[in-house]
Amino acid sequence: MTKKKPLVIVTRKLPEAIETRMMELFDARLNIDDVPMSKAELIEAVKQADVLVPTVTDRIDSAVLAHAGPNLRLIANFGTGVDHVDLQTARSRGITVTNTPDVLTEDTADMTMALILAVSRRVAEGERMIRSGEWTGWAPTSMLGHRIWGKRLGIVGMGRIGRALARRAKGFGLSVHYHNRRRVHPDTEAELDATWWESLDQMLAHVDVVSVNCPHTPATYHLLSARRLKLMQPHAILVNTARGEIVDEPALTRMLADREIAGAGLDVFEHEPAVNPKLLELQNAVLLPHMGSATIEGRVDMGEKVLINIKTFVDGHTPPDRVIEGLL
Ligand code: 8YV
Repeated sequence: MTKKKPLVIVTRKLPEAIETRMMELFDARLNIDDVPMSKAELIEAVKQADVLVPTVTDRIDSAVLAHAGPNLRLIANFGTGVDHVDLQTARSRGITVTNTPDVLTEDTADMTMALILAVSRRVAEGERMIRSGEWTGWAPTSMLGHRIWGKRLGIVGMGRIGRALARRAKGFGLSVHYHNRRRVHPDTEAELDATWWESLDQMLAHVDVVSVNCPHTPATYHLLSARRLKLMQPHAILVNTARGEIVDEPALTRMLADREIAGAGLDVFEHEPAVNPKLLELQNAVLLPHMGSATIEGRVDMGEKVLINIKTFVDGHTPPDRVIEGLL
């Protein structure tokens, strides 16, 4: 007798190769139209599924999980950040949560570097100038930005992405500074030529570029508060490719408008997909639609991780990317 395949509900459209494999391995319910699920649809999904595959656009909070059916044993998130899943409630209901670390590290670090360059060298502004027909030709003092070579980069969160950024930054001649809950291994510090700051406040006051690379957890919500943003030097810039909630967005917007901070590169926002309308008016902000990990290769790799996590779990083993709350 063949064993019944588990019902896997996938909330968004995934790369085709992943969806095909998902159908072969499991009783997969896909979202071909890619319309984000409403709360009611998510509730219906957790009632029925053996496995749920959400993404960052699904809020799997305690109200949704309260409806989880007895079959729901695994939430196999498509993505590394799991701040949209109520991990505590999942744990209390005996639901395992997995994510997709490692495979988006290099892409996200590339995008962070791209934003550092775009803000410092006014790349987006220059592009807008050409397209608007306002460019009248080269001039010695036109479109001057700032050199990044020789400047100080302060990385907030020295995990995988922070370290991948540090490697790139070294190549661009930036000196690497970091703040992390735990100091990294001395060998890693030596390899990255990185200076550890126990005090985030002190680091913020001493660097030229701040990059946010830590996960969003209750402890990092508004870590870059209005008070901390004020510690930054007026010529400094801030880049965020992690989560919008880590930065006090209204305070940042005000400070950018008043030039208390020189510029910002944001790939993430506090209330995605909504973007503070005042940010849209600012020339010194480069804004991207949460595309740090958006490469074809990355998305396929993420999907493969999801497949492996589900398969390992339904075969009765501990999935490789089980999320352990305290380690976030
Ligand atoms: C993903 C991300 O695209 O993995 C993450 O944590 O922020 C993004 O790069 C998204 O979360 C997929 O769910």
